[in-house]
Amino acid sequence: MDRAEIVHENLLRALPARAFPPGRAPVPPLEPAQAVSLFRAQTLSRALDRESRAMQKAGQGFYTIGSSGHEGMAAVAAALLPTDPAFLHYRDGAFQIARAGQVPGTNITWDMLASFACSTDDPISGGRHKVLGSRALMIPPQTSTIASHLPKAVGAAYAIGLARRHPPEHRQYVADAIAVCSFGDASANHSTAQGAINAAGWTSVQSVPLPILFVCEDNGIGISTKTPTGWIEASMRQRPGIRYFKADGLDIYDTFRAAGEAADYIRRTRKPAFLHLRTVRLYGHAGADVATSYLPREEVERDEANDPLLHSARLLAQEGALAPEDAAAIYLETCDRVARVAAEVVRGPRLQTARDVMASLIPQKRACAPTNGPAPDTRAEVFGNDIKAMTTPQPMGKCLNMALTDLMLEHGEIICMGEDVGAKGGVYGVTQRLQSRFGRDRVIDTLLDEQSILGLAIGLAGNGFVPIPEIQFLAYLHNAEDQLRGEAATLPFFSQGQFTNPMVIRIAGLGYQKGFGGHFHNDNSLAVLRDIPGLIIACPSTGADAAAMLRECVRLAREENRVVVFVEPIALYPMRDLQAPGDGGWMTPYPAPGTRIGMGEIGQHGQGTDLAIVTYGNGHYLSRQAEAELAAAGIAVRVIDIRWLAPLPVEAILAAVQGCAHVLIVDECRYTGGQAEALMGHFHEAGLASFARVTAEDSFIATGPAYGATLPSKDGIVAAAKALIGGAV
Ligand SMILES: Cc1ncc(C[n+]2csc(CCOP(=O)(O)OP(=O)(O)O)c2C)c(N)n1
Repeated sequence: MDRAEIVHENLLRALPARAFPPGRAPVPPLEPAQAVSLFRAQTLSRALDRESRAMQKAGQGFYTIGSSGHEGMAAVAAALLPTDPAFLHYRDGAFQIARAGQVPGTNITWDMLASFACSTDDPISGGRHKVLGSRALMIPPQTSTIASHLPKAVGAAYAIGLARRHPPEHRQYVADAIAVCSFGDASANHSTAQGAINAAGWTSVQSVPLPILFVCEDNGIGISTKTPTGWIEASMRQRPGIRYFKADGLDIYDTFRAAGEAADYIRRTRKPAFLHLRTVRLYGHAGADVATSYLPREEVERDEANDPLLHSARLLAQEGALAPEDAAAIYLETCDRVARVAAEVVRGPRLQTARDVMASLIPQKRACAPTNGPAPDTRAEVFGNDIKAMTTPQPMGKCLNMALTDLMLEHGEIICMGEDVGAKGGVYGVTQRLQSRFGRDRVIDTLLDEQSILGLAIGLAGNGFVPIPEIQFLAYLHNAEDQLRGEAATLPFFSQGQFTNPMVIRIAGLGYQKGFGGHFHNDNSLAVLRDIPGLIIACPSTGADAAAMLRECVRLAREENRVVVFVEPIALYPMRDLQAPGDGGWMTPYPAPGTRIGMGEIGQHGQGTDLAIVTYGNGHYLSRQAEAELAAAGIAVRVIDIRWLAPLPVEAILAAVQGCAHVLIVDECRYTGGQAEALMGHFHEAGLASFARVTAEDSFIATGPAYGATLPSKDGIVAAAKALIGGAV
């Protein structure tokens, strides 16, 4: 028999018979009326779980991970304020329902059923997923990747504190809010969870405000793998900087007490706390999972006997707040009501087309206060001697430093963060003096954890800041890539743009550093970023472009809510010369503030019609060297710098190559997964007659003399160009 039915029958039998599991007497301070309303929230959560299974059987529901056994989370919600941003575990239906009771105007039963039914009426995801979440309830939708929401919850907590000192224009959280995030006991082991908890402790011991409540819902198992007895308490009780609280999650009185104490502690001290809740898991893990196939039946039955609804009914009866017969009646009425509403909800519209689904990939623009650029007086003071350097050509690294300074002067909500970006000014000096110019609040030396850096950025963005996180080297993005792919990029999609996390992620990357590092400092693959829907990738190749493009990226984040990756070719940071030592051919003047290169605007050098070289980054630099040699051989070239790698400005590129007899793509990324793959496809579809590519080999990059052996070179470009032209003649 279906375990959900067994749990249901148990309730129907035990409630009127007062056959309750044993437990402690109710403890203060939960009041009787509030306790009854929590029981109602728990009951509704259970009824929704039952209905979600019925809907799935009828082909009207599509995903049935439930909250049964975890209904004690209703008492956690009650101990918090509805303005506290909540990043929830997937078993927290009761939390969301209890919170809805604190906010007038939400129709929680309808809303949650609409989510189960994938109806477009679902107010959070618009029918895209069964997610918990609500704008009105300050609950961002969560993807199903366990623990991936913890780094941004830490970021949100930091953002609450920072906004008290520097209120941003689009602030979302009230000043005394605390961030709450919940997760299971198995999830607590995930490196993402451990990283976030560690980051919270690391921050807290330095007396930086970090008002966050971690809630571990410990049902003792993750799908079928048990958590060692006592593990969560043993590993969490003594964490530096984080106060540990514990409660019986089956007991709403005890849970309300402990959650209240934890919340008071956090609001008073602005320090993190960890609430360890004992729960049970009913109905197995999800959907068709049959817990008795991997657990002894007695264990499953023991958990079922500890149904939190039975515990609540016992406590309410002991308190004289609600008679068990009335509890039974509430349960049955709730099940009936939910079934009636579900019958209505499933008649609602569903998403049909790709266009419907994709409508929320790109969020709406937001209104921003106009700015007049950095004020000249302050600018002169902040830049100091650097003002003089603006009158002479500079390499890219310097132009970027100036652009960051100007942008931070212009927009008080920009916050830079990363490993060594502050005191040292970055490995390559790009963020030099930013910390002394703008303070440690706005230029943050983070701990060494890329997930925490991006989580901090997401959390800050959620409270109206415009973060510019730095990933020290492209190869180290991979530690944290899911924070972009699974979290930042999906947030508008699963919330129909009701929640956004705009930011500009600066990543130092690509190859060609002579004599420094090997693969990890010269990573030449952007494939992991290219297919993330909605993500913008910019890659400048000169100092002037870098400054003008960075300004556009900040505009895209600030005004258009976009997540932008800004890839900085490390080898070009210090590049001064182009054709010969001392010619200064690769330096540019720093463009005046306000000069921008719009997204999709490509660069073109030369008007030659024999050959168009389509390239970006270091490829642009090498192609310009090759151009001179090809010109000497009588081949008239134009070099096109595509600048924007995603979305690829296909039409602009096709227009730019028009009239050229041949097109050569120069792509410093690998043959497999590089930009050239996409460009070849587009050129083929556009019917171009003669095109070819030069790419890097499918290899990692070596250290030492062979640093460039696997990469496109000037000579290789010249040879490929001649072969292409010769071959076609
Ligand atoms: C990163 C990641 N790995 C694996 C999974 C698949 N998965 C979903 S839930 C789960 C177990 C989680 O157990 P626990 O944290 O104890 O939460 P519970 O389901 O017991 O409430 C696993 C392995 C996932 N969602 N995310």
